[in-house]
Amino acid sequence: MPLRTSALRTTLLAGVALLATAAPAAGAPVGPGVGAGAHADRDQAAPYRVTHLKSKADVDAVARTGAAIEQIEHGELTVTATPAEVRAIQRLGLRTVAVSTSGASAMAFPAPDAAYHDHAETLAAVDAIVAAHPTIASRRVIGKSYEGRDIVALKISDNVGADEAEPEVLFTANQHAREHLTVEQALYLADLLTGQYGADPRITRLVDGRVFWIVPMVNPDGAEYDIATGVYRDWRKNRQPNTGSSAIGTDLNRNWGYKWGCCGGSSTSPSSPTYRGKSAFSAPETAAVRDFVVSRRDPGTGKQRIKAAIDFHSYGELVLWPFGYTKSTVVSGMSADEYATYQAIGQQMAATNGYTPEQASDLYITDGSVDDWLWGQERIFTYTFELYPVDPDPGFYPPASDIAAATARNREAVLMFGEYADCPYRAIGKAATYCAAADDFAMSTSPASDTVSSGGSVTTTVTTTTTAGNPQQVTLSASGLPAGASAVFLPPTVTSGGSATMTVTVPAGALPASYAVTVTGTGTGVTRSTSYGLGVDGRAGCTGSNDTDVAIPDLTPVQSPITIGTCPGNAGAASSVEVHVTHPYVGDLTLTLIAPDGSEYVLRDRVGGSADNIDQTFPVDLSGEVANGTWQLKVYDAAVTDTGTLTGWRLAL
Ligand code: NO5
Ligand code: CA
Ligand code: ZN
Repeated sequence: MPLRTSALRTTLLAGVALLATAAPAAGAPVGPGVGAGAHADRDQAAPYRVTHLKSKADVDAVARTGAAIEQIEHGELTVTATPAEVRAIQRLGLRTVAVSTSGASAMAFPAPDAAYHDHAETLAAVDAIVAAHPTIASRRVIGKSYEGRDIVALKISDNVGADEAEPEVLFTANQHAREHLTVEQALYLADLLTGQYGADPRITRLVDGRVFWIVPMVNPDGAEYDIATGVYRDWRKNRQPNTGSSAIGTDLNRNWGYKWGCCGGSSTSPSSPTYRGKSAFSAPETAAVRDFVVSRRDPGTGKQRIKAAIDFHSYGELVLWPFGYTKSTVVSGMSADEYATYQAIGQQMAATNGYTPEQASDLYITDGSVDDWLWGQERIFTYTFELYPVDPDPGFYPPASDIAAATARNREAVLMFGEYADCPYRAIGKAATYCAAADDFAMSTSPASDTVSSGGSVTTTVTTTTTAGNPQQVTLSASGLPAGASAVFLPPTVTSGGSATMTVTVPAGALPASYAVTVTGTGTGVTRSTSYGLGVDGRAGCTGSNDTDVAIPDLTPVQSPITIGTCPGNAGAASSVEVHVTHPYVGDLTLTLIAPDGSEYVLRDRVGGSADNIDQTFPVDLSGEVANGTWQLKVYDAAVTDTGTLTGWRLAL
C-alpha cells in the first residue's frame, strides 16, 4: 500500500472516524452538567491545541474534562478550555498549546514562506498578469467570501473581451484553507499560459483555441485565518459561523449540491473538519463559484461552455476523478464510456507527473464535493489533483523552496488536459461517436469565372454547403476586386446550405485585366472562401488580342500586331496592355507599345532583374491616340545568352 494513502487516511480519515464515536461530546461546546465545574469559570476559557493523542479514547477523555472540542483534525484537537480543564487534559498525558487569538491584524506568510501568496498578494499577482498581457488576460470578481473578501477569476484567451465559441477550461484552488500550495499552482498556470503565449507554439495554440478560467483562491477567509497569527493553524474550512454552535466553518468541498450529504462522506457536526454546512451551497464561497459556472452556460443554447476542470488540493500526489459519493464506477450520471474516458485521461496525466490515478472514492467516500457537482450537474470533465507531497512531512506546509518544482511538475498534465477539452472522448477513440463534428461549411461560385466590360456589372451565384455539424450563419464578402469595383451580395448573410447572388460592378475606368477575386464567408465558428476569376474588358469594340507565339532572339526587336477597327474616337486614359512572355531572365527585356501613328509608349525598360517570365497588365494613358488602326507590341532582348517567346498580349483601349 503506497504511503500516500496512509498519509491521507491517518490524517483526515482518522479525524472523521474519531469524530463519529466522539460525536455527542465533540458536536458542540460542552453544556451545563457535563464536567464538574465546567460552567463556573467558563469566561476564562481560551483556545488550545491538544497534541499527542494516541487513540479515540483520548478524545473521549478530553471531552469528559468539560473542554469544548472545536475541531478534530490531523490527529490533533482544538479545544476551548478553562484553566482547570487544561490541567485535567495535561493529567491525561496530553500536551496543550495555547492558540493565539490576537490575530486580528492579519499577517502575511511567515518569513521563510514569504514566497507563498496570501489573499492580497494573490490579487496583486492576478492584476500584474492582466496589466502585462491585457489582450489575453482579464480579471473579474465572481463573488465575496463570508468575511467579504473578493473571490477573483482570471480569464485567459485570445480576444479575451469576447465570448467566443471555444471550449472553456476551469482551474480552481484553495477550497481548503491550509492547502496554500494550490494557490501557487494556480498562479503558476496563469503565468505559464500568459507568459509563454506567442513564444511556445503549443501554449499559443491552447490560448487561441480555449478559454481558461483560473480561480486561485476559493476560500480566502480560511487561507488568511490559517496564517493570521504567524503560526499555521492547520485550518481547512471557511470562516462562516454556525448557528447553535461556537464551532466555525464549513468544509467547502462537502457543501456542493450534487448528492449533498447523501452517503456518509461528510459530517453534520459544525465542529467537524468535514462539516457539510446547513444546506447545499450554504457557504458564500461555493455559491459564488456555482453561480460563475452556471453563468458560463451559453444563453442561446443553454450548453455549458466549460468543458473541463481541475480542482487543486494538497496533499497526496493523486489524480482523482468522480464520483466521490460512491465506490461504483458506472452509475446513473456516469456511463461506461464516460468512466473509461475519465480513467484514460486520468492515467495519462498521472503518467506525466508521477501521481497516482484513481477514482475519488478509492481514497475515501466524499459527498458534496466540487467534482461530483461539476460532473453530475454540469457535465464538466473534472479532476481533483492532490499536489505534492505524499507524506505528512511536510504535508500541507512545504517550504517555499519546494514551490517551483512542485508546480512545474504539472505543466504537461495541464497542457494535455487543456488539449482534450474540446473532446475528452478522443482519449478512448470515440470522438466520432460523442463529439459532434465542429460546424463547418464550404463555398463555391457558379459560374466560377466570368468577364465584364469596364463600366458594366456581372452576376454569379455563391453557394454554401454545410460540410460538418450544424448549419451556421455566413456573412459574405469579396476581396481582390479591381480598384473602385464593388460586390453586392443578396442576401448578404445566408444560413450555410443556402446561396446568394454576387453582383460585381466595375467602374468605367477600371484597368482591364484578369482579377483573382476571393469570395469569403465568415461563419459563426469558421471562415471559408472560394476564388472567382473576373476578367475585365475594355470598352465594347475597343479590345483585341494576339496569341500567336513570337520568338524573342538576342539583340533583335520583334513585333506583334493587334488591329482595332470598331472603336470610336480616341483610346481611353485608362487603357491597358496585358503581356505574357516566357523568358529566363526578364531583366534583359524592353516592352514598347507602338500606336497606329507610330508614337511609342515604353511599358517596361530592363527592370525586374533575373526573374522568369512576364505576366503583367500595364496601365497606360492613350487618350492622345486615335483608337482604330494597327497597334504593335515591340519586344527587345538587350542582352545575349537568354532568349524567350512572346506568347500573347491583349489590348484594351
Ligand atoms: C479531498 C478529497 C476530495 C481528495 C477532500 O485532503 S483533502 O481534503 N485535500 N482531500 O477530502 O476534500
Ligand atoms: Ca479566444
Ligand atoms: Zn483539500
